[in-house]
Amino acid sequence: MEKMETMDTFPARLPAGKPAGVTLSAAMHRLYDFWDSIAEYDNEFYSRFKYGEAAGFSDDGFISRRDPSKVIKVEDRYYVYYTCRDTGNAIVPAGEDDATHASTDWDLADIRVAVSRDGFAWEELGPALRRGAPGRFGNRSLSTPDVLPWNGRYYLFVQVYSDLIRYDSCPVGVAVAERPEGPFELLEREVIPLGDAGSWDGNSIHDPYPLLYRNRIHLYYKGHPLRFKSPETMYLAQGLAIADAPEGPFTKHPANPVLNSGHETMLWPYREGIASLQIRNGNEGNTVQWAPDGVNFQLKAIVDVPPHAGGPYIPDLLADDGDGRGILWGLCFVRSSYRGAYRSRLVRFDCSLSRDLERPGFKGARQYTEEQYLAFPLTASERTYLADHGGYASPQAGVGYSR
Ligand code: AAL
Repeated sequence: MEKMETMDTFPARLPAGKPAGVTLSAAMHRLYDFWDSIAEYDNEFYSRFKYGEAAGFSDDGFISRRDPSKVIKVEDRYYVYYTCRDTGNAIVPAGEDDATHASTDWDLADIRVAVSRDGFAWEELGPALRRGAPGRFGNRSLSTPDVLPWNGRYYLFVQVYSDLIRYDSCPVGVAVAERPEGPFELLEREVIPLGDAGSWDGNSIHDPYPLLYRNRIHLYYKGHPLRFKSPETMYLAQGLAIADAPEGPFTKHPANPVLNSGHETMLWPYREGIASLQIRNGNEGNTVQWAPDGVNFQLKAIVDVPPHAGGPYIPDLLADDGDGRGILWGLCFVRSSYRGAYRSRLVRFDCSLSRDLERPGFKGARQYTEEQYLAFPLTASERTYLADHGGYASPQAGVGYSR
């Protein structure tokens, strides 16, 4: 009679420690040697993400809003800062751009601020930081803000474009205000300069993301090394620069890049370290990672449909007590369109990545709606590619693999 496995025997029941005297596959070794949990449902770094409208952002016309900052709370109000392009027209190809036509969704942009009592309904307060006068630092566009309250003032770190945008090349600057609603004043100099020509962050410093950590400012950013993708070069990675004050000087970490993947990365203080969500690009895109020292990130969870350029509300943003509690919601953006022209808009995301609240419905297995599956159909040329290249017979020729 075949020995029935009972629910008490390995691997039906997984002991806390790796069992001895048992033949284990590489996958089962990894379950004990690499992962801190048995499955996604008991992984503190795993969450599904849910999305909803952030009401109050007028959705009329070509106006584009994207790349929101972290959400901060001042007294009983939430504040968020974001790129806003309001040129009244559609994006044009590079080369056709001019003083009134943008070449990218974040060209000819200012930084706007919005306020909310509940994180769902928002009121736009208008520009917090406007691009400069002709010839000034940042006169072409200011984009992709993030915010850090510091010693009673508010600091906005932004991508600064002083000329037509080409290869998305820009440094990072900082602006300061006495009040969260602004007005902010941009310092007339780079605070995170480009790396040397040809270096991993030599073309652009993107997505500045400041956190207070161990009593210093840890500013994480995306480096854009080259003006083209090539297999043998680090195309997109995340770096770290550290300073004692928001105006700098910032020192780039000698171990940069500190993340090998990601495009717009959001981070938050977690336990004694820093957690990160990097998305889209790289072998480790769409993963949550954690660095016990804020520098050496370890892969902790694989997630999907993550917030695009998420700006989380971090309740203990300024605690810096080595006991980071985690996050539950924030804003991000989605690509949208108006009359067929690309623009972006802000939406709210929710998750369950807090040590203080376990939210039902966020730790379950990954699942997708019909709309999500059908959101990426084959193009006409993709439909015929296999038939044209010795793949599956074209639909007309019936089913089957043909060489
Ligand atoms: C964003 C960010 C940076 C890029 C562009 C605007 O998602 O990665 O800000 O420059 O796209």
